[in-house]
This record gives sequence, structure tokens and C-alpha cells, in this order.
Amino acid sequence: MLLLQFSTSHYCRKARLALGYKQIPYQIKNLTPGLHILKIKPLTGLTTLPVLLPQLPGYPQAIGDSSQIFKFLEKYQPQPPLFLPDESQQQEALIIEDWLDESIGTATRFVYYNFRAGEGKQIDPSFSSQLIIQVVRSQYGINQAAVELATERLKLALEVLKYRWQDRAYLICDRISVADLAAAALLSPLVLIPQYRQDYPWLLERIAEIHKICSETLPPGL
Ligand SMILES: N[C@@H](CCC(=O)N[C@@H](CS)C(=O)NCC(=O)O)C(=O)O
Repeated sequence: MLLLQFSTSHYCRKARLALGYKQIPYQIKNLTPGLHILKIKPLTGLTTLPVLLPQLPGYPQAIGDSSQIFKFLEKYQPQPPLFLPDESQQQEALIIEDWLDESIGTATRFVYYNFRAGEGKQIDPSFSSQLIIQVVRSQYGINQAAVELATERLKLALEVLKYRWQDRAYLICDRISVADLAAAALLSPLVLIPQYRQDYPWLLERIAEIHKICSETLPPGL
């Protein structure tokens, strides 16, 4: 299998966690932001990465969107399971995954790129890095007002996740699920930000633990 990705994307990290958890061998191709559309739009109709190319006879040519990749991998290789055996718990896991994808992953992006352009500029002050950060900020409309809303959204999300994650291993029942992988990937950019490191030590621990279970390299800062 081949994973088309941006090396720094937290949504691509989410797909890698699932591939690692399933212990499926795969290769990676890093695409150039902007030019990636020429490659993936004809394949998926989408403009976003990750995209998984199974490269297997009888399987789809390409799967776009990290949640669809999870579904594909579960069907392709059911063991070890990522879906929960109890139907209502699995539905809960899918709803939490969707909330993390659509709301929290975006909020993380806003807070992270705002940090990298300001207080965290010294992480990579090079012209090329700061240019990419400015392009991303303009592409997603990352401005001060939007960052403040995203910060509020993350605060509430982390309060909710704390009750589920701080005292126990997994977000739903006693087994790993799509919700855990989504949270570990989509919140991972926060571990570089000193304020989050200080305020949410349990978050760093859970992110590290899920990465270990999935044999995935830890995100920068951990
Ligand atoms: N819902 C999508 C979101 C993926 C996403 O937002 N990917 C970003 C990178 S972090 C992307 O490809 N952006 C490029 C674009 O929108 O053109 C998923 O879960 O795969």
C-alpha cells in the first residue's frame, strides 16, 4: 500500500496510526502542498490528504479521507480490531471521531500555526518554513479572532476528553477505538506548545501511549 501524505499533517498522522496499529506494511509518498491537487483530485475528487492507494487487485484504486481509510483498513484486515464489538459503543466512537475530525483537528491547526508564526517562531525561523506557515494561515483564514474561537473550542474539548482519558486508558470502554487514534493524531501538534504541555500533562502521556501501541514515531516535542 502507498500513503500519499504531507509529512507534517496531523490528519496524515491519523492514517499512519491506523496502518501501524493494524501492522500493515506500507510506503509513503510526500506530496508538495498546492501541487498535490493535480495528483489526488483525479483519484478521489477531493483536495485533501491523506489518500491511501491499496495497490492490490480487486480493491479500490484510491481512498481519500482519514475516516474512510479507517473503514477500509478495518474491512481489509479485521485483526487487531479498531472497531468496537458493541454496536452502540462503536457508534459513539464514530461520532467522537467525526467531532475530532471536523471541529477539533481544525481548531488544533489554527492554534498550532498561530503559535509557529509568533511565540514558536524560533522552532524554525527559516524563510521557507515561515513562508509555508503564512501560506497555510492565509489558506485556512487563520487570524486572531479565529484563533481565539479555536482556543475556546480546544479548552472545552480537553475538559471533555480529560474525564474519559485522564484516568483510564481509552476514550470508550476498555478497548482502543477510532476515537483514541483520532484524538492522539489530531491533538498531537499541541505537544510543541509550552502552555499545553504545562496544563495538560495527561494529554502528552496518552498521545505517547497511543503512538507506542501503533508503532508510530512520536510527534515533534514528545
Ligand atoms: N477530513 C479530512 C481532512 C484532511 C485535511 O484537512 N488535510 C489537509 C492537510 S492537514 C489538506 O490536505 N489540506 C490541503 C487542502 O485542503 O488543499 C481527513 O480526515 O482526511
